[in-house]
Amino acid sequence: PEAVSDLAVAGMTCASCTNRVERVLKAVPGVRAASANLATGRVTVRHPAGLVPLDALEAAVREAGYEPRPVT
Ligand code: 9UX
Repeated sequence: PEAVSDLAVAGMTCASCTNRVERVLKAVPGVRAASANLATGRVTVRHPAGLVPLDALEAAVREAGYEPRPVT
């Protein structure tokens, strides 16, 4: 089944930032969709359950220049 991972991402301050974060997350193997919300600083990622480790998503965000944070 499909799973949803919500990430908190620090440093997204404009629409280009959210586009960039969405793009790098969609490039992670197995990711089907990524939607970043500028106002909340959250990103919703859809992927098959169990296939995409959270570490891989966090690494992609970090490599793009933004900082993943624990979702509280
Ligand atoms: Mo404009 Mo968003 O430099 O980093 S792309 S604030």
